[in-house]
Amino acid sequence: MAERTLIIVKPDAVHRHLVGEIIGRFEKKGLKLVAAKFMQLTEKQAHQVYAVHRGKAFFEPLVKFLSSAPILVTVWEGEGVIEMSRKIMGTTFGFSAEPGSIRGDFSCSERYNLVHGSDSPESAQQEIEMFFKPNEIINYTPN
Ligand code: IDP
Ligand code: MG
Repeated sequence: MAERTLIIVKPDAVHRHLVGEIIGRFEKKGLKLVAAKFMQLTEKQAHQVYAVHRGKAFFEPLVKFLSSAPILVTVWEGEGVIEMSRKIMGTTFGFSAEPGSIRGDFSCSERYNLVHGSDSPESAQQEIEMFFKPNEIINYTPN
């Protein structure tokens, strides 16, 4: 199966009307969109998404933030999609992310950095399973 990644457009991006801009970056790169859901998480679901960060000082405010407003959850597919997506997003903190990346162009913040992306094939698989049933991921061949 081709590599997949989970990309979440976070609440700050929805508030700032940057959803299209952010999804457009992945689309224009040529990555293949295979699933999408617009939804608002409960705090419990947000805990699950960020479980690897449990215990860190930024964990509770992060979970409150992620569950504070709607998000757009998407899955993208293709060889090398995890690493490419991380480059498109930029490094974690907006203030030091590279210009040209989503975070580098639109965020100055540590927490409010607009986008989540899986960081390994293992986390991608877990994260995708949290949000999508197998039949919600669409199999198609782009022209
Ligand atoms: P990533 O999103 O680049 O993978 P992670 O280290 O996995 O970064 O952190 C998850 C999210 O937690 C970040 O995207 C950011 O929103 C938030 N975060 C990470 N480190 C800090 C921090 O030191 N202060 C506040 N928020 C943070
Ligand atoms: Mg991460």
